Amino acid sequence: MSDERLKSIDEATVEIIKKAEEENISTVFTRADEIKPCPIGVEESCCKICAMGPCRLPRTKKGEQGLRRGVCGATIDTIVARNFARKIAAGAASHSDHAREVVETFIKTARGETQGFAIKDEVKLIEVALDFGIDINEKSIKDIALELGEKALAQFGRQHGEITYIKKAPLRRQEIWRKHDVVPRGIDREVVEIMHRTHMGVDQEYTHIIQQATRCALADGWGGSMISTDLQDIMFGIPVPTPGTINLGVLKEDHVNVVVHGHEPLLPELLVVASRDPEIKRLAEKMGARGINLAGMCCSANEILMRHGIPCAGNFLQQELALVTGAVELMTVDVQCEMQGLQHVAECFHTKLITTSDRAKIAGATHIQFRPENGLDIAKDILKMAIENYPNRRHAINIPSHSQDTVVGFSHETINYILGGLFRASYRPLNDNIMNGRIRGVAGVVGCNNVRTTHDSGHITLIKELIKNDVLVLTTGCAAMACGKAGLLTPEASHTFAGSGLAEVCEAIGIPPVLHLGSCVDNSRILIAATAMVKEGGLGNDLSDLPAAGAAPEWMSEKAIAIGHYFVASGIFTVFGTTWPTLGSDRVTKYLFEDIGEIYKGMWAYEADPEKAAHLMIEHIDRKRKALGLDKARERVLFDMAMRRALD
Ligand code: NFS
Repeated sequence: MSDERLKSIDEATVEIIKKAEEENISTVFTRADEIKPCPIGVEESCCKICAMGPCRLPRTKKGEQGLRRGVCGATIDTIVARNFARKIAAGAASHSDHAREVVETFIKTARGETQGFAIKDEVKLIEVALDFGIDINEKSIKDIALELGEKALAQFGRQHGEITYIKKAPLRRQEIWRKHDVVPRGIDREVVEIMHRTHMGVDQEYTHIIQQATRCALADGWGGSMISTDLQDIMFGIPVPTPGTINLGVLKEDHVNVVVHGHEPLLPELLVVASRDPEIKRLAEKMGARGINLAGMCCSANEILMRHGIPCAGNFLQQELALVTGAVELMTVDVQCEMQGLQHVAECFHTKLITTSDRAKIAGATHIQFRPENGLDIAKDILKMAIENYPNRRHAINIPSHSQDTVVGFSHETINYILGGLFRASYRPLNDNIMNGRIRGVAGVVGCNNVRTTHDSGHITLIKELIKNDVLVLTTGCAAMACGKAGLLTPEASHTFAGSGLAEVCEAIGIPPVLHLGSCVDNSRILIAATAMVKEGGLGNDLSDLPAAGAAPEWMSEKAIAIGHYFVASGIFTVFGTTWPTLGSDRVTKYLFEDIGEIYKGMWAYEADPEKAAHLMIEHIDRKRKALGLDKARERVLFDMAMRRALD
């Protein structure tokens, strides 16, 4: 048997991997042992965009870069850049198509055509409407929402000009984007243009291909993703600090377990409502269960965890393992990060796998189309189906005992409020503590799990190193869930894991040293938080001036590349782990790691060792501190009570 301890640092995961192996159930962990990455594909030295190939261009001798060409004459630089750009197109398309679904539901809700949804946060509605230039005077909430919905929807199909949210960035940043001609015109247009330019025989100059990739990535971060976050907040509420529990141990043997997996928080929100319906509870009891236990998986989990405290069963590499416990009656999936292997595992048990989006079916799974028009009825039907499946359990139940308490839900608005208070909400205390050196800088650590590296290990090693060195961490996605399981999302973690400066500030305010900002589309919250720091003053005029860095130590999806690239194009130094998808071309790699820094003041780096990656980030943060003249400010100050109160 392979060594499960090399597969994950998480005890619950290790326990269930063992169970799957003993029972001969194929999971991502066993399949990864059977299939090794293709050595040519891993460095993207392969072109299959026309039928004269596929052309495989492995490295021969050093220095032969320029000689490596496909049948059509495309250089290795063109091929690698095209592959990189296509990843960004796919990533941006995924976030943005999620956003489109949210906007369409938002419009139907404003028209009163949905069941179970509402315009919940009117204050945020007004704020976002003003961002979109809507005249709100003497208009009803319904009319404002309708106008906002239509304007948001128009962002996707715009052909000219600039997408609206670009104006939310610091002015200096907007100037850089305009100067280098990368301001997105419309979200869909930028995705389509990448697909066109990377078709056989079109754009064949790697820097020019990367320029369009940059425009497309910005359309994701400052477009699709930001629209998702904002409209979700208006419909479901802005997240506020919420206690929660995380890991496979949240499943309950004596309850009907329903796991909601995927990304769009539409059906999940209604499953939360339906699961609290007394009639549903009664039905569950009638079947011999003590009730319904709803749990989240992946980014859907982040959404309902931070808005409702619904327990989270785990992150990306734990999706199949949740079913291997034998305790899951039903799992719903909508879009993105859902392994087809789920259906195979479901068939080994009594579990029903339900696809719910018209864009994603899985062979063998049951499809129940989610429609917002009768969303609550659909949610109830799904729960009833789970309840009816409860007596069909036919295997021994093995739920690991591990689960961990967390505090989640730190939106930009919440950070503002917690730091400054209701009447003087501001980032001033954060900026001041960065300027006086108690906090060295800020890092965004985000992204997936990747089975090619020890599950959760990259996230936790890197983040512990950062907070030990007084770097405040903002996290989302699977990285955030890894932090939750490792106990980093509790206020007490600052005492145990943070350096003395960061710990002083966290303890004074009562926050964890790692702040959970939500799902992957909520990386837009990190952009807005960083922008608020610039606007607060004292830390330069642009995002690239901030003592800040980004990382995705366990990335695997194309979405992660889109996210990383909009961080870079926003001026943030960004380090990825696991593997790097342009290693086939030294020129493209140098362009992304160095030259692009001259243009956007942010650049990529690749470092598979998470501890070394943390130090690359810290060195960058220290360089930025020096440029701001803050390098001498990091003397230690012991906080007395008066100083703590002043911080409050
Ligand atoms: Ni984002 Fe990766 Fe997926 Fe969420 Fe997790 S794998 S890029 S974190 S669940 S989207």
